[in-house]
Amino acid sequence: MKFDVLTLFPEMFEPLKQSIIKRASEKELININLINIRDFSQDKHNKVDDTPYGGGAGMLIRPDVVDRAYNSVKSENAKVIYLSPQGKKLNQKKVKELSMEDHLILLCGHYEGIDQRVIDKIVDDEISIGDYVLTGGEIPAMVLIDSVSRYVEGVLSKDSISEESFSNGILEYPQYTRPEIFDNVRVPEVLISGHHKNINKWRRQKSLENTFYKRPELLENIALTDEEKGYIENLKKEVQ
Ligand code: 4G0
Repeated sequence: MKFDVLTLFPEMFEPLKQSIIKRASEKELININLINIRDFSQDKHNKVDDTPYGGGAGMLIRPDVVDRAYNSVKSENAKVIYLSPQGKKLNQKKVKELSMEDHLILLCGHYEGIDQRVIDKIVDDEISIGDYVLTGGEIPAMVLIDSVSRYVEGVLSKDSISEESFSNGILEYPQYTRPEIFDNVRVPEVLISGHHKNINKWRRQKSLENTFYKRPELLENIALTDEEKGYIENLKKEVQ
């Protein structure tokens, strides 16, 4: 997976040079290429922005500069994503779909904004990471790169993907490690029993319980056995 990031602030992407994303880059499972839009200014002062036609506060990034930055990385099969609070909300399904792509070009806007003509010309998909406004699209671009990279073959073990929150549509069960007693609280007995059938059943119940209390709307969209439905009905009675 290749990520090309068009940004005025390439230095903001240092966090991606850590941990799992660093290893994925070293193994060439992903390739993160940072393009400074300013490098495509043809102005003697490297200017990239100008005042909006029709008046108003702030500055806008010029379309010609963004277009030259885009032309330096574009490919036949690339998908261009504009990170914006006006985009469709990112979720795990969308993340999985994006991980099937070969080449993503991420366009980061700033408080100033970008001339609409180049957005209309080059952008395929407008994506938001949530309903709030940030000073720039860089953090959303990092969120997208991190979440998508996890699904790229070889970045995570198959086990960590299949066991995580949302992969089965509900939340995770709680986990425990040593010490067996912490602050007078014991690790749940069943986990020490070595009885794997009981452990799986307990974990499934805890997942359902967690989901019932924290994200009950998720339970509407998943198939449950009659036994699991009964378990949920009991939780409802306890709540009343
Ligand atoms: C484009 C994304 C980019 C338009 C970007 C702001 C939040 C998100 C930006 C604007 C961003 C998000 C219209 C304010 C840069 N903030 N939620 N800021 N407008 O994904």
